[in-house]
Amino acid sequence: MAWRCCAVSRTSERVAQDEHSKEIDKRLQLEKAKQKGLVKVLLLGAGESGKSTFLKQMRIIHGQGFEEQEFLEYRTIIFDNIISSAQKLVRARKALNIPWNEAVNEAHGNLIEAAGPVDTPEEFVQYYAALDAVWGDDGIQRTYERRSEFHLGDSTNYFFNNLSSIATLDYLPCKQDILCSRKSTRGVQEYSIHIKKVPFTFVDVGGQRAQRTKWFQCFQEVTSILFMVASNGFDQVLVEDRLTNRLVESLNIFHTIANERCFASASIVLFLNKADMLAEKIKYRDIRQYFPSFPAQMNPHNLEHVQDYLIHLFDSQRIDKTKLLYHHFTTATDTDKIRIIFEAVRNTILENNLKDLVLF
Ligand SMILES: Nc1nc2c(ncn2[C@@H]2O[C@H](COP(=O)(O)OP(=O)(O)O)[C@@H](O)[C@H]2O)c(=O)[nH]1
Ligand SMILES: [Mg+2]
Repeated sequence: MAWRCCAVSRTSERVAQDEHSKEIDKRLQLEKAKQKGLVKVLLLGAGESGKSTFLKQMRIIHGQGFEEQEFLEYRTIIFDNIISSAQKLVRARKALNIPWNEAVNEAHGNLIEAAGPVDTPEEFVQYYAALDAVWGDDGIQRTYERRSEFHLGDSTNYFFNNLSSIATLDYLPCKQDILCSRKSTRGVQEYSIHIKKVPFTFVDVGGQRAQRTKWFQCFQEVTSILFMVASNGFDQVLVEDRLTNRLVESLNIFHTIANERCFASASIVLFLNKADMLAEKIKYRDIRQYFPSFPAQMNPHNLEHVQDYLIHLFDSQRIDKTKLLYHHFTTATDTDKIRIIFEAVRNTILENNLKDLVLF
């Protein structure tokens, strides 16, 4: 037995040595990468998939968070998000011929429909009673249940549930409010931070059709692409044309990106985002109505089955499958979950791309 023990210990010694030298190599490469430049991470995906929310998380988790001025700017965005969601609900109720439950809410609805821009808490509190009453009306709740038939922000429920604390004179948004707020990105926004001593630059772009022409200018020297998908979009259409299915649009964009030659050396990480909303949606919605190719042996009301199917749809867009397609199921508004997932993504990015980085 002695020789075996010896062989084992020698092998484990060698493994330890290998590990050690790998570790040194890695550190040297990291050092070089730092000197050479940046780890450039491109956030791509259709509008409202969660790109900017992910970037906010990077600021919260690895950066300095938000400045005082930004809290004030987000406050205005949140007021606008709430008023505009209420206006959309009021208009959709009318279009869908759903009656008010309480006749008095007709007047509240008219007040909201006529609202102009709201900047200050003093202005916003004046709408509180109307907003609260309208949201509480059964007619609006029935309209809300049919929200996939018109455009409504995904944070509507969150903001109306927190309305009483938002409609106060000293309201300042908390981080969660900021994460749930929505302002469509125009142009290209870059955010650079050091994460565990490695310089990362995240590039966030507008996702809607008109904004996508600007994507190509960011395609140089990309280390990794985080492709965001609103996984709950299978029963919704685009804001841009009110015709194209959101998931189909997302698959088409992915097709272009995944087969783009200038990304041959970049790792692609697929984020099937809005997992929280997908979990809710599949309880009452059957994906087979929109995607008949959903396999017969799978259950359309089982989250894992639906997610596996979505991964399959995206993976089948790739022509060359030699490169691995990494994927994660995410909820971009959940800081704790994003912290854990980004740790894994960071390792993937660094391990896969260090060689390319030092070869620039
Ligand atoms: N519930 C939920 N909302 C999300 C999630 N990701 C993003 N959102 C919300 O969806 C909206 C659009 O997100 P945004 O990051 O602006 O999308 P972008 O157009 O891709 O930049 C915002 O109101 C976000 O708060 C998620 O995973 N779950
Ligand atoms: Mg954005």
